[in-house]
Amino acid sequence: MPDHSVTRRHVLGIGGALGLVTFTGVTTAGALARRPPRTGDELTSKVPLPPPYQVPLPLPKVLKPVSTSGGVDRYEITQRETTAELLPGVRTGLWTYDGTFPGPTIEARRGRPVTVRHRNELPVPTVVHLHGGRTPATSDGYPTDLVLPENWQAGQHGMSGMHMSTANPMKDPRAVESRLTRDYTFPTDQRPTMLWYHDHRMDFTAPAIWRGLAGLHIIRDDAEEALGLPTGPRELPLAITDRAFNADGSLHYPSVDKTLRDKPGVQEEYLAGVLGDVILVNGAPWPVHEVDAARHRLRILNASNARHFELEAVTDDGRRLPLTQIGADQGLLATPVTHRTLPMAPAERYDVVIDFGTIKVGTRVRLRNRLGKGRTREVMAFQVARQAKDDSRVPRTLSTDLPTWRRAEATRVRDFSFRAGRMNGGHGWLIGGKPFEPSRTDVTVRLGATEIWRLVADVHHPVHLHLVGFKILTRGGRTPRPQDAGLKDTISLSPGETAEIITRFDGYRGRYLFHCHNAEHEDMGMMANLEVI
Ligand SMILES: [Cu+2]
Repeated sequence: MPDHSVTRRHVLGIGGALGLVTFTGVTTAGALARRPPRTGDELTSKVPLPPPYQVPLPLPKVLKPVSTSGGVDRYEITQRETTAELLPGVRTGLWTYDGTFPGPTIEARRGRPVTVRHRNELPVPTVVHLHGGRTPATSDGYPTDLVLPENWQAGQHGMSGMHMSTANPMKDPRAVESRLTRDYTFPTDQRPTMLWYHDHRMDFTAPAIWRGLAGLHIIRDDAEEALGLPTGPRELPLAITDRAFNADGSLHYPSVDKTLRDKPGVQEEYLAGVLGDVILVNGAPWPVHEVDAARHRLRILNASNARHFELEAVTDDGRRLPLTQIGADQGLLATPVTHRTLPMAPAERYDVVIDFGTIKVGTRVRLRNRLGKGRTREVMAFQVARQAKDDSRVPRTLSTDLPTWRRAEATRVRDFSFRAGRMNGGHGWLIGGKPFEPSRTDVTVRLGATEIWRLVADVHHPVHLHLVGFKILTRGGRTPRPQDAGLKDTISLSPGETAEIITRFDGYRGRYLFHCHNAEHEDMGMMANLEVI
């Protein structure tokens, strides 16, 4: 049923992406001039949407451990369907961790291992990945390491352990499946930061996250707590995402197979990425939060499938507040970096301090997205409600333990392209010209090796490495951008851009991944195997 809007979307979406590659092979100045301003297409909700800044900001509940004996914090999470009121007066069916969206937050202490027993009561297999975790491979949530529902039969749907994104579907011989429950162990031997956990099932990650399978996981330690940063009610985790709603209140997502059982993929016009027209923060649409006139620490995650943000904080009378970045994906920076606006790709996290102490009580500060249009330009608001004492501080030195990898230490330089291409006779998204294939090892690295990876993109691709954090060496052949400081696990590549990253592959041996974190791209092939030996 092609119509004009579909054709237009197609041209702006994957058509534009393919154009960059097909006609030039490499990106040229001309192609860059035509580069798409965003990668993805927006759904339109069919329910009345609430005016912004009416709904209070929810804070995800912090999960209580079922046991803390033996130096290990043990948690249990049940993955189940539920109905919740995301939009006022509208009931929406969700797939959740423990009945909430976002799922419950896990608070971990550095050096104290965490074990989470996940129980899958959803109608499909699931896989849990802790994004940014330094996790042994057996607990890293490899996309075929499925937790099957209790009554799932392999033959029934043809998909247990099977993957459909290759021409010849076969079972992944290394997949470790379990039924109903699986224990994921996180050693928590890593820098304090905010991670997030989400579904990672092969071919179906994007719709599973969209339905609600995402939650926060915060690691803390004494050194960070001794800095005097804003804390308690002045530390706010903010998981920002977008969704769209059908007329019956259900979440709108353009899956080919609405059951998410057999056939992966999205309708053609959304191949470049699925965007919603409702911005949710911690599951609430355009929420508002009352704050003291004091410094606040915002721990921001872009949990969207494909939407990029460029955040700014502006008062209603047009004053823009500085955003003082104190941390990146993988924890504290060496020293704070002040931004006027902060770009965020899917899966990136920024740890930011805003000082509401400089503003008159009664003032509203909006967090806005400069890349949005109309409603999607609005994100959330802070209402400065009262004067308050503020003994927090942002020290000039935040951390001294960042890695000091040097170019000369690197024993390998590798090149990877992230581009649109053909897969199974249709559109796909490829790394180095190949779609994901579990049984093929794409990269083998030695444990402890330092390497430089050169990444090049056709359209926007937020590239994520499992297991390790990395530093950004160059972007477009130049020094990195201000927001590239610190230790990252996801790098946002712009259309036509090349970047160099450096990392050391330490931690654990085993089979890991690197992939695009545009979740639709990830499901359509843009993932590769990383074997640490
Ligand atoms: Cu991508």
